[in-house]
Amino acid sequence: MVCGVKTLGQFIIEKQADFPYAKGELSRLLRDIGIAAKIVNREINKAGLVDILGDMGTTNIQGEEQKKLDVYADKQFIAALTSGGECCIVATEEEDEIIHIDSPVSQNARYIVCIDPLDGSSNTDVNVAVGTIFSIYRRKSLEGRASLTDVLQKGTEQVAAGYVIYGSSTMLVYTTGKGVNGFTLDPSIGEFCLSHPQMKIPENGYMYSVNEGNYVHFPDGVKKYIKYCQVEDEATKRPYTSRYIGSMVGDIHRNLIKGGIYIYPTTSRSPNGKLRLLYECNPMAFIIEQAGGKASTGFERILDINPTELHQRVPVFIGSKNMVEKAEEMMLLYTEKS
Ligand code: P6P
Repeated sequence: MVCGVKTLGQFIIEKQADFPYAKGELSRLLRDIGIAAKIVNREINKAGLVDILGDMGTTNIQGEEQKKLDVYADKQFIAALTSGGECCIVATEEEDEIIHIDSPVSQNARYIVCIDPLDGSSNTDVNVAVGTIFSIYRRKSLEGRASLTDVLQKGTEQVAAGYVIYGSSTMLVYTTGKGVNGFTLDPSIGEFCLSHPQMKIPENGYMYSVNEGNYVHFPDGVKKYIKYCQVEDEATKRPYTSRYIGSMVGDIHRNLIKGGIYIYPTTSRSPNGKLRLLYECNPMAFIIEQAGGKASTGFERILDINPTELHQRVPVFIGSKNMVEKAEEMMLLYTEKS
């Protein structure tokens, strides 16, 4: 215990017993991610003072402009995972193809990491919370070089998932399937310290997060649900509050603590939704389900989807159990399943 609190490193080692077969590899992998998060946090916190804001002048496979911080974060996490030696493949939003980690220390690496190094990065120029989202799988292939097949696993196969939110404070929130725990970075000692043990999302919430600028392009079921949120009804504390900050990590983190629902449905510009299954929806779904919430496409559980492509997008309804179920009810009643 450092100054009376439990650090991330101590917690990980303490929980290692949850994995009878693990010999510390997953613990070391989570440590590596924590180290990279601290390095990225340092750059974000002084962004504006150094030439790290703004655009790279390049685009990623998503066709999205890459921010300097996007590329910086991507390189930091890849470097940490490479030197840590526990990861054999990194699948990142910022790279078209999977990255094979072929360093001498990674010869026997068993883990796959899918990562969005800096989600919501368009917010960095305007000082709004951004985040890193990660998902960890064990490779399925037993010999030879791991491949894309090892990456395209259902969300139910995740061994761990988490996010870092670079906000008014910097937090790392993760699960290994035994509940959700949150750690706040104490800059005075450079350690993530346990601040939110066994996080649970309220079954009911009174906030909804969706980009209503796309309203005219939403499926009818989403339009009906938004109208449901806006109707005056004292018994169910409606109208709900609309909160959408343009950063999935920021919106979902708030909803995890206070209750709420985040929705990114299909739109005309995003016929499959905008958020990526492997490194945004699956890890967030694992975390929210472990905290007692729900995550679906409006029709099916996110974690049950069989991935077919690396940067596959899916619609996402995620948050408080009763709110997601109400939205699913509206989708079933009013929207044809595509
Ligand atoms: P829109 C950020 O680019 C992101 O992936 C999520 O973090 C965020 O919730 C969403 O896209 C914002 O998208 O289309 O509403 O600007």
